[in-house]
Amino acid sequence: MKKFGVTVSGHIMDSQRLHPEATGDLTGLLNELIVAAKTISAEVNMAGLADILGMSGDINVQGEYVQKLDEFANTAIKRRMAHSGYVAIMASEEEADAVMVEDDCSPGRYTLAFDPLDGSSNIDVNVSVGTIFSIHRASNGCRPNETDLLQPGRRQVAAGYIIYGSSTMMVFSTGEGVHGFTLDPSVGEFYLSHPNIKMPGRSRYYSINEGNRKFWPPGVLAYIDYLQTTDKTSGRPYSGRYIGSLVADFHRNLIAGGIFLYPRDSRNPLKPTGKLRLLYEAAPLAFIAEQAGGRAITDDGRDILDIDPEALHQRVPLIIGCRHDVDIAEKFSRGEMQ
Ligand code: AHM
Ligand code: MG
Repeated sequence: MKKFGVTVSGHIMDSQRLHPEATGDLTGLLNELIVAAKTISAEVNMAGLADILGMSGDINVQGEYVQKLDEFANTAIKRRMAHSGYVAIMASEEEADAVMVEDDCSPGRYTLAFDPLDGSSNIDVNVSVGTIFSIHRASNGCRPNETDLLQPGRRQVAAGYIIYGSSTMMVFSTGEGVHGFTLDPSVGEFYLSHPNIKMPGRSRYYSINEGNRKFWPPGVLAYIDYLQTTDKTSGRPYSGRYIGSLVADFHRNLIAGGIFLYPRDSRNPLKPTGKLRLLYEAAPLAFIAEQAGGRAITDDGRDILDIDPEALHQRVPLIIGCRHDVDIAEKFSRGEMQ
């Protein structure tokens, strides 16, 4: 770890200097998120010790209420944002309704949608989990409301995630490339470790829950069969890699190359929506993928970043990864390849 390297806050300040018109609010918001990320990271790292230290029940040894980690992460982010002055309104996977931040007439200039701890069922087995975030400009109105949050991903001003893995990393974009920062826990600082991340143009890996195979749409089924068919010139068969923790699956594919698919499921024909949420899972990762040279579409070939959200917790079928791989998957989805 380069202890004299570029810190995440230094990097954000440098980017802000390139935009003399910037007010510093986005910088401030990101800095608040970074503090929340460090708090969550410390808590996640303690998770394995919880039983040993007697902290896993509702009441800990000091007689204090101990929150579940996803609730902890939700509260950590909400509290940091609530008094920051940068955020007008928030949406969280852990909250049924939009979270208002100010009730007077001076709301912050941004909206924040977040999944505080995605893949949290993996914590018990010591597998990576993550926080995903998406930032838009709020409308200039005096009273922000839910519609401020229902903006297409294309309009994000920043998006990213924090992965709590073998090390904690923050990966984000403000629309000027994707940069990754690794937390040095001995200093409590994120250092630039992965500048200007680019996804490989094509890959040899796919990530999908094969247990749902019988319920996939025909285009996805045909595409996965294609990936599993031997053809040396196009590097097939591909290898499968599925962690079941979106941030971990996506991060792997971002760095090493790959395509991730969570399609709609025929068990739920009335709601052909997939499992993952548009506002705080699919759209921010689509923004990162595109900024890194990749792509994200639905399983019927719509661009994730162009979808107009209708509801805070709307689900969407997601195909995301290296551009060439997503292009081929799109052809299968449209029936142009079989
Ligand atoms: P969660 O938001 O309840 O944690 O669920 C989302 C997670 C993603 O991290 C992951 O990609 C997906 O669920 C895995 O789902 P499945 O177990 O159906 O494969
Ligand atoms: Mg989630």
